[in-house]
Amino acid sequence: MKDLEIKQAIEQEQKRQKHNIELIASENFVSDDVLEATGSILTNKYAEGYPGKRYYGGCVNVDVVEDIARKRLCEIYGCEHANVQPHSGSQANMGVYQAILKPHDRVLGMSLDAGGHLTHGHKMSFSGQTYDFFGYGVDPETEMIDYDEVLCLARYLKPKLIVAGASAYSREIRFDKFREIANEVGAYLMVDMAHIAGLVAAGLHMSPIPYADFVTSTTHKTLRGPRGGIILCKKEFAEVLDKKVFPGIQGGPLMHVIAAKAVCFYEALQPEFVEYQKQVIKNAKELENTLRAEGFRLVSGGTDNHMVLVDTKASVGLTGKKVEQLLDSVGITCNKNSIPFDTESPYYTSGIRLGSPAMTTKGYKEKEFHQIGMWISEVLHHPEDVERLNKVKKEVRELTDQF
Ligand code: DSN
Repeated sequence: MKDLEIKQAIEQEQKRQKHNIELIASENFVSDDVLEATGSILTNKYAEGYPGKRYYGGCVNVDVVEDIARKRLCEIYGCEHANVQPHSGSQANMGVYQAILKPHDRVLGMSLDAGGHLTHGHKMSFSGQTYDFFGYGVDPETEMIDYDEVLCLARYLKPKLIVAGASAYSREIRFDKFREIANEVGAYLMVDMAHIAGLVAAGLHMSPIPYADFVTSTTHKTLRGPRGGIILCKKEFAEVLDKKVFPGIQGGPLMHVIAAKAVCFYEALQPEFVEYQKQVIKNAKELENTLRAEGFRLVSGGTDNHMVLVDTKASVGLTGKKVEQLLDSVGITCNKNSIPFDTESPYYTSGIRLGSPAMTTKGYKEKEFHQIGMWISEVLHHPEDVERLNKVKKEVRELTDQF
C-alpha cells in the first residue's frame, strides 16, 4: 500500500486485534474467505436494483452473487424472502419502518436504557424523531422483560408496530409471547435479532421467523460475517420491502460486502458453525460463573446467550467508563454499558457488557474464559495497584500469543 499513514494504522490495528482479549459482545473475527470477498474487485461494480432488474449493465456476475446470498439466507433461517442489501443494521431497521409506517405512527420498542438499540426509538435517532416510539423496559426485580407489562402497554398504546430484540440483554427473548401480544392489539411484529443471529442460525435460541412479520439483523456479530445488514420477511411484504430498501433509502448495494455475506452464510450452514455457537454459550456461562463467584453483581443474575452484563458500580464502586479504561490498560477490550435503571449518564454508565463470540472464534474455551474472569476480578478489585495491573497485562499478552 502506497498510503503509508493508512497502512501503518491498519498494521497497528492488526497488532491490537492479535494481542488484546476482545470482549465486545457485538464484534467477531471473520474468516479469511469472508475477508477475501470483502476486499474483492466487486467493490468496483454499481448494481442498483435487484438480480434480473438492474439499472446498470454488466451485472451478470453480481446477479449470481446476490441470488446465492438470498438463497442461502432463506435456507439458514427457513424464511420466505430475504433482502441482503442493507448497508447496516440501522438501515435494515429503517427499511422495515419505511415499508409499514408513516411518520408519527405509534411504535412500541425496548428502551435503550433497558437494553434496546438506538434505532428502537431513541430520541437522538431517526427512529425516535420520525415515529412516535414508546419504550418497554425490564422488571425491576428480575431485570428481565416483563411480558405482562409489554401487553399492558400495547393494549393502552395500540401501536402499529412492536419491536422486539436488544443490544444489551443477556436472556432468551420469547418471540412467541411477543406474537401473542401483537396479535391481541393488531400490531405488526419486527424482531431485530442482530446480537443473537448466529445462535438462532445454529438452533440454540428460539427463532423469530415463525412469529415475526419482519426480522432484521446485522451480519457481523454472532453470525461472524462482514459488517452489514439483512432483512427477512414473509412473501406478502417482499415487494414493498425491496422497494423501500432500494430506491427508498439506499442507492447502489455494496456487492463486495454482499459476496462476503454469501460466504458467511455458506459458513453458517456448515456443522462446525453449530459447534462454534455452542462454545460461545458455554464460554459466556463460564464468565458468568467466574464473575459471580468473585462477588460481582450481574444484571438479571446471568446469561442465556453470548453476553454478560456486569453492574460495576454495585460490585466495585466504579463506573463503566472507568472499568472500560482500566481493562483496556491491561489488554482486555470491552464496552461500558448502561444497565437497567442506571443512575449514571450513558457516557459514564454503571456497567460493562462482555461477550464471548470473538475469543471463541480464536479458540478460547472454558479454561481461558475462567482465567479472563479472574483477571477482570483482580484488576477491578485493585484498580490502583500498578504492579498487579502490569502483571495481568503481561499474562494477557502471554495468553494471546498462544492463539
Ligand atoms: N452497536 C451495536 C452493539 O454494539 O450492540 C448494536 O448495533
